[in-house]
Amino acid sequence: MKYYLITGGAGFIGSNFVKFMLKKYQDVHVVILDNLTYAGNLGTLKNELKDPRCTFVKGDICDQEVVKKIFSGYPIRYVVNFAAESHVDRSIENPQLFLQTNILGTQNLLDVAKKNWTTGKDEKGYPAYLDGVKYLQVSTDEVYGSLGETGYFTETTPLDPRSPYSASKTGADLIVVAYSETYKMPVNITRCSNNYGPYHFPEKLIPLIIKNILEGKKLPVYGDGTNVRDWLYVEDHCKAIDLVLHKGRTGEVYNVGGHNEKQNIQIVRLTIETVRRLLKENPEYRSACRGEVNSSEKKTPDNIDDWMNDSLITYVTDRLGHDQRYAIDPAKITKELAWSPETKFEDGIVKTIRWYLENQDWVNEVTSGDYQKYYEEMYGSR
Ligand code: NAD
Ligand code: TDX
Repeated sequence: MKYYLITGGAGFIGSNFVKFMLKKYQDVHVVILDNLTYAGNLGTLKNELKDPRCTFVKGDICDQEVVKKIFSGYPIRYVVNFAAESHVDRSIENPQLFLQTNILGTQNLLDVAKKNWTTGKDEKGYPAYLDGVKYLQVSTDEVYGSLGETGYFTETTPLDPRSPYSASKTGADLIVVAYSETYKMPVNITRCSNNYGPYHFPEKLIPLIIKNILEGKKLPVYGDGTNVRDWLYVEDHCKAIDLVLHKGRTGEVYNVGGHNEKQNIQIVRLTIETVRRLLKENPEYRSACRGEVNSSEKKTPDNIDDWMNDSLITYVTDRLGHDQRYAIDPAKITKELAWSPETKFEDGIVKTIRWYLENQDWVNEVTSGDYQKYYEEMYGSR
C-alpha cells in the first residue's frame, strides 16, 4: 500500500483527484485532511468514504498537531496539497484568511513532512530523506499575473501576482521553493489554468452560470466580458498531477493547461445554448429547471425559448484588479511527461452541464448554508 496525504480532498479538484486515484490504483490509501469550509463537502465523497482505502480527517492544515498525528498514524509517502482558500472575489473581501490558510498552512505541511521524512544528514549537512517521498504543491497560473492579447505563461515567466488570492498562492510557492533549496526537500509545484467539471462550487463562473440559468436569474458578467481564461477539464488536471507526482523531476515546476482560451462572454453564451438544448432533448432533466416566477412571466421548461437566452446576461461592475488574460504554454509537461489535455472544451462543457442537470441534490446541499447570504453580499450591489 502507498499512503497519500491529500489535503482539501473535499473540495472541487481535491475530490476529483481522490476519485481518480482510488479508481486508477488498487494499492493506494488516501488520507484526506480537510476542515470543511463552505467549499468542502463530505457528500461529494460519500462513495469513497465507504472504501477501506480512504480515511477522512476533519482538521486544519495550519494545525501542527493534527498533521503530526496523521504522520504518526500512517506511513505517508506523498503529500498533495490542494487545501486553500480558492476564490479571488472572496480574497478581495478578506485577504487575511487567504494568507493564513494558503501560506502558513503550506509551511506547516512542509515542516511536518520534512521532519517525518528525514533519515539523517548527508556529508554537506543537508537532511537525507526516505526513498520515494514527495510533496506536491497544487498552484495556479494566476501567480504569473495577467497577459496582454498575445503570449503564454511558461515556467520561467516572472511571478507577478495581482490579487490577494494570487499573492497568497505565490507566497506558498516561494516557501515550497525555499524548502527545496534550503533543505533539499523533494518537491514539485504544478501551476494549472482554470478547471471546470463536476463538483465545482457554484461561486465560480461556470457552475454559477448553470445554476442561475436553471433558476431564470440574471447572469452576472464582470466588466465587458472580454477577459480570457484557459479552461481545462478537471480530470485532465488530475492526470497531470499523478504524472508529476510519480515521474516529475524533483524540484521542478510544471505548468498545466493548454490552448483552450475563451472569453468569459463566450463561455456564458455557450452555456446558455447548451443548457437549453439539453433540456429540450432530455425530458428527464426538466425537474432541474426551476425558472423564477415573476409578476409578468412564468419561466418554465415549456417556454424556455422565450426566456432561456442571451437576455439573461447582465454586465455588472468589474472585479477589482481583474486579470485580463491567462494562457498556459504546456510544452514542458508535454515534452517531459507526455501529458496533454484529452478533453476538448466543446465535449467537456456538455459533460459538465449534464452532470449538473443530473446532480441537483448536490447543488442544493452545498448551497443550503450561507450561500444566499454570500450571493446577496457579492452581487446585490453590483
Ligand atoms: P475549493 O475551494 O473547491 O476546495 C478547497 C478545499 O480546501 C475545500 O474542501 C476546503 O474545505 C479545504 N480547505 C480550505 N481551507 C482549509 C484548511 N485551512 N485546512 C484544511 N482544508 C481546508 O478549491 P479547488 O478549486 O478545488 O482548488 C484546489 C487547489 O487547486 C487550490 O490550491 C487552488 O489554489 C488550486 N487551483 C485551482 C484552480 C481552479 O480552477 N479551481 C486552478 C488552479 C489551481
Ligand atoms: O459571476 C462571475 N462573473 C464573471 O464574469 C464570476 C464568479 C466570475 N466572472 C469572471 C471572472 C473571471 O474572469 O469569470 C472569470 C472566471 O472567474 P472564476 O470562476 O472566479 O475564476 P478565476 O478568478 O479565473 O480563478 C479560478 O482559476 C484559477 C479559480 O477560482 C482559482 O482558484 C484558480 O487558481
